[in-house]
Amino acid sequence: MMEENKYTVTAALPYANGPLHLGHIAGVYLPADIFVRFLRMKKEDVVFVCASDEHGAAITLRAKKEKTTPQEIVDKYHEINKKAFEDFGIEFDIYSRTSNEIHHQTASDYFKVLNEKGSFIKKTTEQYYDEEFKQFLADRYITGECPNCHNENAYGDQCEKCGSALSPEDLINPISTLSGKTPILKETSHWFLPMDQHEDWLRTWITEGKLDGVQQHDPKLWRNQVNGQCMSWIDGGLHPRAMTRDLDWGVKVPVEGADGKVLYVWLDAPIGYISATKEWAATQNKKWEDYWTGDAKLVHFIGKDNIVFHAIIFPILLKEHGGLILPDNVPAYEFLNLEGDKFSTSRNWAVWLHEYLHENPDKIDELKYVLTAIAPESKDAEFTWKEYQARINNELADVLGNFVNRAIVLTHKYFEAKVPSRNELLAIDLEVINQLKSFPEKIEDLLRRYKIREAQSEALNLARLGNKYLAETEPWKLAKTDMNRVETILNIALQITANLTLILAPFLPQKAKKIASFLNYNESDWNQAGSIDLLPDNHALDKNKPSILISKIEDEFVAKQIEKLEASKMENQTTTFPPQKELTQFDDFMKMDIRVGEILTAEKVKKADKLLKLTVDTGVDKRTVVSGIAEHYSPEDVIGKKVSILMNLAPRKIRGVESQGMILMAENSEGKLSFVSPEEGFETGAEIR
Ligand code: B3M
Ligand code: ZN
Repeated sequence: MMEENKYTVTAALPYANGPLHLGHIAGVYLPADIFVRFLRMKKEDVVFVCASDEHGAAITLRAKKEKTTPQEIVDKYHEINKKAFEDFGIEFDIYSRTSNEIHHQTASDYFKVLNEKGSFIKKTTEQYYDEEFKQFLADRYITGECPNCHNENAYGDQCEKCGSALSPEDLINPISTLSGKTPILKETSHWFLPMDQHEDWLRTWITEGKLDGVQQHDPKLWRNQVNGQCMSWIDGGLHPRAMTRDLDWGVKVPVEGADGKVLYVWLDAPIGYISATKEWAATQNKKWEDYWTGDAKLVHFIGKDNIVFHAIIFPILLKEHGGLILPDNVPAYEFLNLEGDKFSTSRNWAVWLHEYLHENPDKIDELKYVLTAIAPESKDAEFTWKEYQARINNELADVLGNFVNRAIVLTHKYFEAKVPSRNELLAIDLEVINQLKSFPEKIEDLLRRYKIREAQSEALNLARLGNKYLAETEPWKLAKTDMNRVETILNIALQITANLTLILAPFLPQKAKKIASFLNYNESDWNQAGSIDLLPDNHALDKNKPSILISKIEDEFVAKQIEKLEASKMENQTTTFPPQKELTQFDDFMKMDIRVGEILTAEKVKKADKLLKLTVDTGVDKRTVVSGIAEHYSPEDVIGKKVSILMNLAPRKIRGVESQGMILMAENSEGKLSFVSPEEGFETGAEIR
């Protein structure tokens, strides 16, 4: 037998600092599971790995916020998420965790291999340091004012409001989230991956699928957004990236002079795929190397925010290590939104998987069907409870449920629940038999091109074909006059039903099993699908009448879900504002010179769609101030406005314009901005204190 390809399918390791919501499921774990179930039905040698991603600053921050330890945070969410995956029927071969010993050892050894090969450049740079906590500050440990939109709570690596990628030194008035104080810059050394040195081979690998002239993968099978994002990173010029961090939580850097340093979480976590494979192989008496070397195919299912880590950084690390395969495909998903808004853990605007499962243990495949039908494969998508109801009622129940029920109930009614034989075949029969044959191949082709949403829709089309066949042949009418004909029709309808148990199995495993139980049929080999002879003549179906395959969703159910979401929005509305900052001293406040000012001129700042360049009359002078209000006000709106201006803020160059001061703005719960203006009769220059 031809040596089967081995597949290593990975799903992005969820951070163990919060529960999973439907957005995670639709855009990574469910499609990965469907793809793997299909490969297993094709009897391919596949391992499906995942794990909790338990390191990184986000986890240590959460621990600090909840006044607990990172280990307690990850222990809690590892269990919650592991159970939710199991209950939802995401069948990993292993769901491990990166805080375990085998991962620490694997990641540590991996670092040593690269370090000994000279893959890193050790550099000393200045980094923000919190003197009170005696700790260097990783990106998320620093907040400050975004230089672009003036969002006061931007992080050291990103401004979540305007989306700019930042580095800590970009922030205006950086504050340590540990002490609440201004951090100092202090020298520290890190091991950098010189990504700029890998641009040439990466470009060829991404665009042609070739490595050292050898074809590795078919770039046409990669999603446009993946190729596009990689090429824009490469064309924009790759830069050395630090692969170590000054943190005490994570995989310790295993070399001299690295006390207090751990591996950067995006070096550590992808190696988690390898350590999980090792852990699994040891329990299966297999060799993990078989799944990471040679002809094995590596497929990373991820969200689009992880593309660069899986299609640029990890491939560099794999190539540098040597002897390991690079990804054959990186099916990245766009984002799923919820009822017109982004899923948000902090605003509790989410449908949590573990809550859905607790409340709807009998609607697992229903949710799988809807999430696959709306999966954000090439663009962001929207989950609404109305569409959840419509797709379950109008597609699953009315198409699949209806067909299966009629084929089986009529067989109970006319043939004592036994498969009747086929007699003379008419044109309509031959046409249906012919179409049936083509389904498995069509669906297989779609799945192998990661068009999983289309593949499911094609699978449901077989039930549509069955409904159309029964509607056109009307066996219930023929029963009075031509039982011979009814035998043929129901035989074919039952063969279609048996085929459905195969081609639906990757998408709706529970429903497929239930239909198979009605048929008293138990096959799992994909290659059987397409046959018109799955059920032999006289095969006895389950003697019990088939139960309801799909229960319809009532309006009350939808109303209740929407009410629940609105309630959580209201509840979060009241607490949407951040808690009070650390206490400050009166003397510190008195150092600030805040005055009434008047805006004299306003213009947009070139290539910065969020900034306005203002001339402000402060009562003592006229000065230029750059303000991140361009998305809220047009230049003409603000001329003549009386504002509050912080005069003695150190001048800063923002997009090439020197800004001398800051206009104070209020921001409401919807993110709308307002000037803080004095009442009538307060001239420019008046002091505000
Ligand atoms: N922990 C999840 C995320 O960025 C991140 C994935 C790691 S996969 C190696 O949402
Ligand atoms: Zn910003």
